[in-house]
Amino acid sequence: MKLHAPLGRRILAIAAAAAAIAVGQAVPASAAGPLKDITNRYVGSAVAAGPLGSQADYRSVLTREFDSVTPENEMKWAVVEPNRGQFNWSGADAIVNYAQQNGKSVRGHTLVWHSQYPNWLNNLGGAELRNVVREHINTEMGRYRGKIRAWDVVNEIFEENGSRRQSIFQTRLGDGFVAEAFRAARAADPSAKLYINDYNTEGMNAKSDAMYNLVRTLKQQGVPIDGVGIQTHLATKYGYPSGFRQNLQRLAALGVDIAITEADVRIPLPVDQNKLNQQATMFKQIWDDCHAVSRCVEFTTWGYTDRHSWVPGTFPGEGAACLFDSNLRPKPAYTRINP
Ligand code: 9MR
Repeated sequence: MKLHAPLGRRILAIAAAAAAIAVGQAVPASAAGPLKDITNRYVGSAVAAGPLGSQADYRSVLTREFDSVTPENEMKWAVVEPNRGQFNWSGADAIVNYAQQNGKSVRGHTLVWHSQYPNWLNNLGGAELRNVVREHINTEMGRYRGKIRAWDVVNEIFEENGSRRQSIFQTRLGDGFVAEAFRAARAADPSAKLYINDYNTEGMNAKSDAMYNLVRTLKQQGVPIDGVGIQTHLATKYGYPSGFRQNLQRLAALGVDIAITEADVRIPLPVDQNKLNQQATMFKQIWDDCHAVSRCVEFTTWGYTDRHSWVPGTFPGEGAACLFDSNLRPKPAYTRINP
């Protein structure tokens, strides 16, 4: 676990910033020190192997500010096993190696998901698919055993109304595929914390009720689940989800950890000061709600810079959803959290 030593580190950081100015080096984004040093939660970002390998500035701000990384796409099934039995670990290896060399924690993402799985799975019947899923969990978790702090074992299994999404895993394996995945995951790497992860489960609503009920049932059944990932893809136009903190509290009361796994707050383009301030308020609310719940152990954003973000490609007319702008300068959202 992270140690909690913000005050001493702040004083050191202020001294370091003053020294940096004196010798003309790059100044940290905050005089208080990097984000990772002002909290005892893990502070993470999704990362892409491409820029991590090719852009020194992207890598250096990431290294300075964060102590956890989540591969944005590199560990997804379609990427690691595009054809049956043919593996590609290059991106995942690069990120895990970066983490090991730089003392970063890794969040593995993600093992069983209805999206970005390889086409060849579609040809498999239930019995074979069940074996293949177990094998996939074994192979991928086994490869990185001991190097991944937490895994998103199953991802996005609910519809907005709280019913199960009719993925191939659901329709061919039945409701029990979730418990089976967690049991396989525990066996594959007993040192990893095992999470279920989803979006639009921030506030109190039908989908987060379904998540709560499922986790309660899994715990009652002794299924090895350690945590719930709350993705937290927000938009200023929808405002802050009501009951966010209450939802985190009820999940924590089930005896699981909580992670904010994919936070971003998109705004309608073009950006202006008012919109950036609204965004800052919402990011700070996420930060505060996580810190209000002792079992909320991680605050991870889905990319840290507007230079690399999934948002503009998915929501035309919206963007600028990250803590840093595309020139890696901290935005008001960053300084609201870390003044
Ligand atoms: O950011 C990811 C993007 O590059 C991919 O094209 C996309 C494919 O579906 O997945 C994005 O990441 C998603 C994450 O894996 C799961 N939660 C939602 C994220 C944003 O779509």
